[in-house]
Amino acid sequence: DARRPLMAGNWKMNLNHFEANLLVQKLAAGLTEQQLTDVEVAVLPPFTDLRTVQTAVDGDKLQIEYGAQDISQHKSGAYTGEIAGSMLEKLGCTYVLAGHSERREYHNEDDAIVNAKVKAAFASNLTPILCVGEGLSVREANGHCAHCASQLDAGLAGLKPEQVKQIVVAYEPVWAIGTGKTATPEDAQEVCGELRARITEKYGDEVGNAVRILYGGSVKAANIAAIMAKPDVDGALIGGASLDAEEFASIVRFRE
Ligand code: G2H
Repeated sequence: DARRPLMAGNWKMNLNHFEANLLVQKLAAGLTEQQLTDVEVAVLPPFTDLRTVQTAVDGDKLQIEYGAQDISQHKSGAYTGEIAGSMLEKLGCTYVLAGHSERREYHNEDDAIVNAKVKAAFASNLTPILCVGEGLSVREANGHCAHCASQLDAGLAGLKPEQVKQIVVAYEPVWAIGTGKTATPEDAQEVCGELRARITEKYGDEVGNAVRILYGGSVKAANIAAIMAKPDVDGALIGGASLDAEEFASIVRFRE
């Protein structure tokens, strides 16, 4: 298939700019140009590390993409503490997360805000990574596919098909984060397959075949190969394991 795998490291609220520089250097040192061509690698550091990551990547012409973990839905102005898409664009960002479960849970981001952030990303030439995922009660009631489809529909509302084609979707089952319960590769495939079918149904085959769908939730070197073997999983959104350069590099080398 033509979809290039994407491994995106979500650093969350970890690493100062000195540590960020070190991690990017170590990561690049652990991967060959061929490995970085076969698999796209991206890091999503805290805002305060972005300039450092840009300098490291540009200075050594590293084949590593980067982006932010959040974006303001507004263009500019009196929004204390917020970061605009134009600022991220100026820093050379490629990606931005929208609707990560931690943003939805701790910062009350609802589907309408997530959709506004997806649109703000496109307005600044950034590729949104739209995150969807169900909590434990929804999973236990067998409502996971419907729940994720509804988050997907809301997140994509108002987009043109050519925008949907570019987007990255990430399925992160919230019940598999910090609960000791792990999603199986089959769980990942079930929802990723449903999400692709939904996109295909609404936007056509070309868009459905092009969209990359990632799995996220306790991904590590030991479980990545089985997850990547699933037909509708095109990569991973990696939290904890992306903070360790060697572990993250092994995830990128999942085929070896
Ligand atoms: C889920 C994931 C990446 P982790 O939040 O966004 O984190 O890999 O640490 O479970």
